[in-house]
Amino acid sequence: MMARKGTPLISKLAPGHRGCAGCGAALAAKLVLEGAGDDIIVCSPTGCLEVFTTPFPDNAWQVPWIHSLFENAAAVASGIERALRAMGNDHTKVMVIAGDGSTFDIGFGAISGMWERGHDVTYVCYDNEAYMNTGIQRSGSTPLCAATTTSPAGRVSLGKPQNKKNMPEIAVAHGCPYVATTSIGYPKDVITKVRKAVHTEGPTYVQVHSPCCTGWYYDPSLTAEIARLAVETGLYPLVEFENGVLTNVRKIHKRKPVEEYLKAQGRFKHLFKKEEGKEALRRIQQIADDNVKRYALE
Ligand SMILES: Cc1ncc(C[n+]2csc(CCOP(=O)(O)OP(=O)(O)O)c2C)c(N)n1
Ligand code: SF4
Repeated sequence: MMARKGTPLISKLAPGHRGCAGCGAALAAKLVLEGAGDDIIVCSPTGCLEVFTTPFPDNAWQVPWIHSLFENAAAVASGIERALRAMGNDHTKVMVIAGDGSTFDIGFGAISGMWERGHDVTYVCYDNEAYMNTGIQRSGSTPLCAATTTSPAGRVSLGKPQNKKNMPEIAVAHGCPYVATTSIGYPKDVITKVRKAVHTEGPTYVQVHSPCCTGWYYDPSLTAEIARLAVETGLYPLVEFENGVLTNVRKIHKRKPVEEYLKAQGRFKHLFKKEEGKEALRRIQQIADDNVKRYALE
């Protein structure tokens, strides 16, 4: 990949990690660290990112980094934040970088507790829309009708029967002073929003759409393009909430039909082969239309 103008020569995620070529999560972590600044401690639970950045005895993290269990990154980060403040350190920032399985499902209780207690922690979810590390199982973030190993498409099923859980609005409902969604298709947007989150006092949440070529079945060279299609169709709205109020959205200038995004990925290919797929496509288009209306994206 060509270096972007202004990209630091030394990334805080060393290039020698073992993620798949074209991994959106690796790109997300790199951009998130760029926005996070130098004085940061990161905690990551088990998941692809943790596994491919820390194959013992190697470590790709150029910032202090701690591994937690799959279910309790938020509790570990809460402890780190309180320990720092108890030691009189009120400048070092604390961040979680975790997958959607850990965030939407298994770590959910620990996150809710951290937000309720009001810890000064930025929680970043790299959203690749399934449990990738253990073999592409559906998560609470997997979109409607996506085929995964635990929501397979076949004779009796069109893939996952439910749509994504709305985690950003769940964060807003907890009173988090800053909540944002972003996408690796828009690198500057990721950096800016993470910077804003880190510099907001109190619990903040940033969700980064991070395509996974292995689990979504597309050519690794298309990661950024697929990410942008999700935004341009209205399926992944890029929004910011400050103190509970929607303060900023990325407008869509020329909206694309959801088919363009879905057709590009193997996890939705069954929708284009069956008669019942047509109704499913209509339901997915409706989700995009609802997003456009809800967040005034046009
Ligand atoms: C309590 C618990 N259940 C299951 C596992 C097995 N496990 C390890 S990583 C993982 C999937 C992680 O998914 P996600 O958080 O979405 O990150 P990704 O792998 O997609 O990067 C699972 C199920 C575990 N380590 N601990
Ligand atoms: S399986 Fe997906 S998330 Fe995991 S390293 Fe490969 S591309 Fe990245």
